[in-house]
Amino acid sequence: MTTPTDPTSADPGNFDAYFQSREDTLRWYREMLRIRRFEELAARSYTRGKISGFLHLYIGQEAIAVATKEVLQPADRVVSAYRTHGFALALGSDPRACMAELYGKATGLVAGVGGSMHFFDRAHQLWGGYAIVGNHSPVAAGHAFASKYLKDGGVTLCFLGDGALAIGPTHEGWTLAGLWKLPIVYVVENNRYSMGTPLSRSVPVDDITLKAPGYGMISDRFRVTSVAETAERLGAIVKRAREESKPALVELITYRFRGHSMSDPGKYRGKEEVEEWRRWDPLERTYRALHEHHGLSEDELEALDAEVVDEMEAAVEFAEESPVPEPEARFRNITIES
Ligand SMILES: Cc1ncc(C[n+]2csc(CCOP(=O)(O)OP(=O)(O)O)c2C)c(N)n1
Ligand SMILES: [Mg+2]
Repeated sequence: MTTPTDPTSADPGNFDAYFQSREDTLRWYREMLRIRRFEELAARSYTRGKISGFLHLYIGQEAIAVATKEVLQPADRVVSAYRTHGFALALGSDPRACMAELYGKATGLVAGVGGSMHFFDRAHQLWGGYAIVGNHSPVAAGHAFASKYLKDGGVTLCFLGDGALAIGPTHEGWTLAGLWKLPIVYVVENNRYSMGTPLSRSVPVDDITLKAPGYGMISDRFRVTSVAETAERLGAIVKRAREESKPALVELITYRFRGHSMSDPGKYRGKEEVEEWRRWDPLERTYRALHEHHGLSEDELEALDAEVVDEMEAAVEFAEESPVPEPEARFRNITIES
């Protein structure tokens, strides 16, 4: 199972080795669907005025979070940018607490004071949610340094967007990672745009991994078309980071089907472009693999979908019924009292 996926010649309807296991394919489909349905309901609540602030949806990129869960070991840490809901759900956070956080409710993942961009769930290995583009790169290097210093065997996986590549702190974090040979994997989720700016206007080269040797990092680069392939290749590089304390850079070529945030209608890209990427949507491909290759009927798949929707609707209900935080809550957890 090591054939690289060639994004230009491969057929999206070819259900290759990465969809062979019925059990795994079904499990991964469910996990991706949980994220997609959560995001759709969050969007609905946002347009109804129930959620304020920013809301960046992970629709199209779900396979990355699900694959991440597959490769993690207990001491590992995940640090991400602000497109975080999918990571929380895939890593095991309670969808009710996630939705309540979007609603700014006291029962939220961080007690309703963080919102969409500041998810944090230490028990499930999620060490934030960062709103400031690129600033989490050195923070993540600090996490990896802690693991190396404490010898806990953990690897830090730091996810960043393509828009973070030209910003100072990214360079600082990567430099520390290389200098100190940290057990860290920087994963660029290259969804081709930073807000409305295409990659070609923010990075001078198309292949982002060309940067890796300059920071003493090993690298890999591929298009995300299934959970299995993403987990296999990400897993291989995480293993090297863990066993050889080697920092790494992985470029994942992916796509978001919605606008940058809820206030972006995405007019800077044509319908045809979006349609072409839809053919490669890992969720859609996994649906087809289950239906066409593993023989699950449309009714069975619809029943599974209904179960997932029920779970996420319950999360919305929970968020709506939860109380708002007391005013003092905004001062908690800012400093540690001695
Ligand atoms: C330092 C900084 N500058 C600008 C912004 C405003 N901003 C928010 S998201 C974003 C684009 C980031 O795009 P990318 O890193 O590709 O992530 P994606 O949204 O595609 O997941 C910008 C410029 C910010 N949050 N932080
Ligand atoms: Mg981007």
